Amino acid sequence: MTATRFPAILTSPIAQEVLQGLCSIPKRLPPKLFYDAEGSRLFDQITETEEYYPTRTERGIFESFVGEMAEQAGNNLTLVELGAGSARKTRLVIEAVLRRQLRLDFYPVDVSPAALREAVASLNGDFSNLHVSPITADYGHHLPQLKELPGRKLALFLGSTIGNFEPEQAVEFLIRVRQSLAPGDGILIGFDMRKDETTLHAAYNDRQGVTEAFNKNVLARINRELGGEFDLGSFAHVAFWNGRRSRIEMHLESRIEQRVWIQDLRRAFYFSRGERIHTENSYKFTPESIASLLCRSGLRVEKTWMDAKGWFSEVLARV
Ligand code: SAH
Ligand code: AVI
Repeated sequence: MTATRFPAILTSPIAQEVLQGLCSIPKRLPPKLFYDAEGSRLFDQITETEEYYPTRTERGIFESFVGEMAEQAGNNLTLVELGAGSARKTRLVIEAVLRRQLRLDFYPVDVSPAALREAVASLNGDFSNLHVSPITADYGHHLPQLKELPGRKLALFLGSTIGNFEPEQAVEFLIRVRQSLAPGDGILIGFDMRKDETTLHAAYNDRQGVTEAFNKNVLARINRELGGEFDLGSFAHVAFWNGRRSRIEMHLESRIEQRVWIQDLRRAFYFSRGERIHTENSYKFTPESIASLLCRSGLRVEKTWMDAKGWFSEVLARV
């Protein structure tokens, strides 16, 4: 007989993860839950704030070096992007590849159908020789067999989304990506580098409050999808630099003692005053931590590109 850990009332795909996270001590919610349609919209808005430097810096690296990157990646490429979001920066990679080959297949993979719709809408029509095939999937659970796609693959994992994994999970994930690719395929990974605390802190505490809204969207999403009764005003956005672990941590902190009912889970969750839900880690890298991560993942570093300030690195690794 199969053991059932939770009652069979969990209908929404996010119900089990919310239940597990809010029953954990300390409470936590996985960052992928940020990305419903509203969360994907808010993420794109974060990338336009003055304080959030990673997107702008990575885009600058592409503007300077994308021709060289495409040449280094090889001929007759098929692009696959993990966690593509709205794929705004990817346009630069697509243009560079299409300067070297007559047509291109692009497979953006994302857990957010809304983000993929945005990616397809913004790319289709602009390139007659580009074929976009979006794949809605949670790459943590199901990684498409990339070696079965036609041509030599270049997998993209941009924006330092690799930093949202725990270091051990990042190794496991990259091993799975490597195993899903074929020998000779490439993977281009964006890494946000360690830098002064003021810059890091500001990037996750923008003055307009977009990151705060993004963080709180996970509670708003539980309200929308699971009949939750979170009062967003009674939680504070908390984001700080943890230098010892080389990461920005994001939390939601209960401003008061409270119980919050979630209808679809048929239960309430107790929060003491000041109690936090840990919603995200964003690890920041050094050249050494990147080299170690890729070596442990069985990937061979081929070339690294950086911006002038050394704030962000784009690494091409080979299977
Ligand atoms: N690559 C883009 C978007 C980064 S935001 C950029 O560089 O700007 C992170 C993206 O990863 C979001 O679109 C989110 O929906 C997606 N994502 C997060 N966790 C995921 C998972 N487990 N499976 C698939 N996509 C995921
Ligand atoms: C997607 N990911 C790399 C972003 C980051 O910086 O960790 C998500 C984000 N969280 C807050 N702001 C942006």
